[in-house]
Amino acid sequence: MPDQDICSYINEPRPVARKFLARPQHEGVGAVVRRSIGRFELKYFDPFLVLDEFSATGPAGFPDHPHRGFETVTYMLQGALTHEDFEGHKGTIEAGDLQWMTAGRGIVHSEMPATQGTQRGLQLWINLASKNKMIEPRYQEMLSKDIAETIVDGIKVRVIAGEALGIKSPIYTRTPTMYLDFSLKPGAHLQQPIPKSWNAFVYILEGEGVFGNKKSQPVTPHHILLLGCGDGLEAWNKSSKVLRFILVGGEPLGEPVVQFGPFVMNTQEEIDQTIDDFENYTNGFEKARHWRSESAVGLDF
Ligand code: FJE
Ligand code: FE
Repeated sequence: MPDQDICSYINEPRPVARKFLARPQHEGVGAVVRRSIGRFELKYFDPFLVLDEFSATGPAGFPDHPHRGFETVTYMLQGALTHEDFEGHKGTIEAGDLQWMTAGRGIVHSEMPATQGTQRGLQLWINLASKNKMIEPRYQEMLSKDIAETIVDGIKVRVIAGEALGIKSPIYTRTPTMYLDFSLKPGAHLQQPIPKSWNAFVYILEGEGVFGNKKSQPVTPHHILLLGCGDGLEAWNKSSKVLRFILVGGEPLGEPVVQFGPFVMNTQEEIDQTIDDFENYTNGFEKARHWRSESAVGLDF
């Protein structure tokens, strides 16, 4: 058996170690999130801080707020979201589009619905290593049409980060990460390698699937599955409908985490400094002093 990364054999399929249903809760202004990672029972799944399946209808969204010390990855499922930040970076992402934002030392931005109707998507927060927490903010944006996609044996994959079924994403991940959006036709069987030392999870979006062990009970949407030890994922669609899920994996940082809302650092001193920087518009928050998003003008919050 070839001993290389592109090897698609799995010797030890990862079992499902834990399973949670993400229930809806209110977040932002009038928005609803199903939070799987970041909730009380699952505060951190190194390097992942938060996974929210969000939904915003009507005048709802996430008005002006800061971030420091991690990355946010927003992947739209339905509708569109307009993003605006304090540097004048502005754009709209629609269903299938991706925004990979490295907040680094600081971003203040708003994330608001761009259209009538319901906007739905996933937002993942990926922690940064201590040496990267204060880097310059950076965006990587990809329109749906530019996301690498292939179909093999009834399995469609959209490669948001990393590689699968022979195709690769151009996204640069500061914390080594894979992010794959799979759709399996009825009867399809997937074997996807995952580096052994990485933490990895599955989040089900549509249909029902069997994961880890062919004899296990099918899992339905809004569940997160934390995968145990092994070198890959095995999944089966034994139902009569399409199964859609994301598979996300990342190299654990193994560093202390101190979080205060949207600020994630390694020590309490660094958090105190961050609050100070935000309040005094210093060390990366300079441009927050005179900035308000267009979507916020005229709003009271
Ligand atoms: C945030 C409360 C928030 N999940 N999913 C507190 F709502 C937010 C926040 C989001 C968010 C934004 C989108 Cl577009 C999607 C989200 C939380 O903006 F950052 C803090 N600290
Ligand atoms: Fe944000």
